[in-house]
Amino acid sequence: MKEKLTAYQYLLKDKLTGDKNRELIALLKDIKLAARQVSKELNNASLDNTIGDFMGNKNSHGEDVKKLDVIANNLFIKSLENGGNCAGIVSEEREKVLIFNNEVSKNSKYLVCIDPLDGSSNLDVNVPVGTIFSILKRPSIIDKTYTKDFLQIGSRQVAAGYIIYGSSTIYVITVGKGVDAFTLDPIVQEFYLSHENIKIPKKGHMYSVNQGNFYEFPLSVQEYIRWCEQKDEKTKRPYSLRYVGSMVADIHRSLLKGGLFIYSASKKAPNGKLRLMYECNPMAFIIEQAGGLAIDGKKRILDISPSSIHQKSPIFIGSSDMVKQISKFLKSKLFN
Ligand code: AHM
Ligand code: MG
Repeated sequence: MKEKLTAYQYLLKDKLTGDKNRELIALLKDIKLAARQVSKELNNASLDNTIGDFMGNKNSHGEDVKKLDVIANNLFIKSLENGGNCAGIVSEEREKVLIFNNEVSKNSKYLVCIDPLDGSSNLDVNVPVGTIFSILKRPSIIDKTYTKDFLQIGSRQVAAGYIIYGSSTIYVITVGKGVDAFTLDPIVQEFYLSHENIKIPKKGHMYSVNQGNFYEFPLSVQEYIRWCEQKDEKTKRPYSLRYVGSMVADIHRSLLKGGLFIYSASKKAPNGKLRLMYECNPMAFIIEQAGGLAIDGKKRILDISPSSIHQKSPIFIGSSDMVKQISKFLKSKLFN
């Protein structure tokens, strides 16, 4: 039987060799430690009475906060602060950046942007949710850390990943050398390499969109959706519509099976809903590293210069042929 490699062993052996990478490996481990605890919290939530809303609180976007959003946010903050391998974080659950002031963190090279529990509106009904994160290098480790230090274009990410809490808990990572995934063994509580060098299929036959917003979408997006629904043997249409409503679950399926995930601009949300720094950028980095594409409609997600930490962006992400196809609709003057 093949030897089982932990995430730590695999990264050290294949992806992040050499002493200069120790801090990044340690940071990925800090995330793993919190993810493991979040996984436990989610498994026990119905018994621990942690399902449901966190009363009287809204996050930085004015959205309702679940009890488990708060629990997950606290667990990641604690692990990242105690680990001392990043200088500060941006979290979906905090309006402002959080800078760690202990001596070890102050001298660390990295910054983390994180959505601690994405898709949390699905928690009440036991549908997969996830954690999404992006790791950036600090512009300088001598100066204090400022909000502007986080405002880097996505192509400068040094690592990104997500954890999907589904029928199993899987930690998907890129450090800019392909994409690998590690599955949590719940007995020994360790993540082992389960999917090496993942490649997203170039073609896909599934599209993923909140079709309830159809009439709110730009005409170009509406026309693309109509095109997906049409019968055509050559392109194997109609495509199947799959929408979990948890970005991590919808992207994970697209990554493994091929597909296109859409969160478009709409009349009611001109910049879409998803956040650039801790949802779109890390997912774009992962999907590109797996051979796919991610655009905001006009340009590559990873080329967007952010102007604020909670900025939103439309996103079209997935199999390269599908992103190229929707780009033709988005560019067409006929439908704009
Ligand atoms: P959240 O960060 O508040 O959980 O919102 C993000 C989630 C994504 O996981 C998902 O793709 C999207 O919201 C679904 O939104 P909608 O219900 O508008 O389709
Ligand atoms: Mg989110």
